[in-house]
Amino acid sequence: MNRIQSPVFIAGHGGMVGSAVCRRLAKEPNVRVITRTRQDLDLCDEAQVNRFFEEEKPATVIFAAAKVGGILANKMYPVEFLTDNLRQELATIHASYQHGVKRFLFLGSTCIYPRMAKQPILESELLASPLEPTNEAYALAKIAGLKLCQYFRQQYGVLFHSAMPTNLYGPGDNYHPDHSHVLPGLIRRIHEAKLAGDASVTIWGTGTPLREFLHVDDLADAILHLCELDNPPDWVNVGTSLDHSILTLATLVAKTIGFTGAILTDPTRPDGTPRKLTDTTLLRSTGWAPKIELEQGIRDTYQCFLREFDSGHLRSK
Ligand code: GFB
Repeated sequence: MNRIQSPVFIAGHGGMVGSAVCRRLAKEPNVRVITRTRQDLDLCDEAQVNRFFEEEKPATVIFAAAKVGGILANKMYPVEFLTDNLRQELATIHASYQHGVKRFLFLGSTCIYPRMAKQPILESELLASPLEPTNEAYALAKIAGLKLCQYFRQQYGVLFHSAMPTNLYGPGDNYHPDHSHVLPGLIRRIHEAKLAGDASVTIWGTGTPLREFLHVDDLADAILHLCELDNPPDWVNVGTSLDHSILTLATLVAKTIGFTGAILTDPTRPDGTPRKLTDTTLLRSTGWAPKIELEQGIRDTYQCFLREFDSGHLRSK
């Protein structure tokens, strides 16, 4: 194990994952973190990206930038989910190699795995069978980024590697009523149902799909751990290996919020992949395990939501 090499450029520092990585690295002595806002650096613009790397010369790059969204956003905007993510990845990974970056950690998602992958999902399931249609565009972009890092490592011997987190939640999440992921979607909807005194709340789909949830602060800790491994896996799952049905999750959120009405389902909305539970044997073999239990994580996240909601700083785009 070596300490993470400074300076560290966090691409996408303003997002939920990027801001969690900033919080985690702030605890590390002698680590200089470099960030740029979207206005100051358009990661889709190769010329801007190369100029940035020429000037700042980061030793480590943590790639947490992405166009992300829940099942509905992915279904509605496949062109942008494929092209925006591909353009950002290609520009940043190439510039990192050309400017001598010592370590590049690429962040993807467990939606890169086949819809019907054997559960729990091993890293070796990648490309074994067709993807989940509802997020195929995003998955293809993330698979391309993962593979490009693997090829750079294979062809040039640079330490470019990837982490594939499961569904994430925590501070700074996006609470857009249609474009968000499921957990923030449920928190906002059930909170509003409680405020309105509604007798029931309706969740999307049948409620039967199973999902695994990792707190973003656990992911940030795993990212630092991976950046300190001398010989990390080319790609590795990051998760809790525990999953729950969407209906159970909604019940947990309602209990946390104090909503006592009925929870109804809407089968006209898409369910997405039936299950995507990560096998985390490989990551645990390197000496890392998650710490934040889901119930406590949801309680903390709801408190963050209330602060963001009351202060008018709730991300909802
Ligand atoms: O997080 P999510 O939107 O996407 O979860 P995926 C979708 C599941 O939650 C479906 C149900 O079964 C939905 O029917 N659901 C219930 C809801 N109520 C809601 C709600 O209010 N909002 C949302 N969004 N879902 C994502 C990919 O797949 O997984 C991303 O789309 C990323 O690209 C992420 O890979 C990790 O979990 O199906």
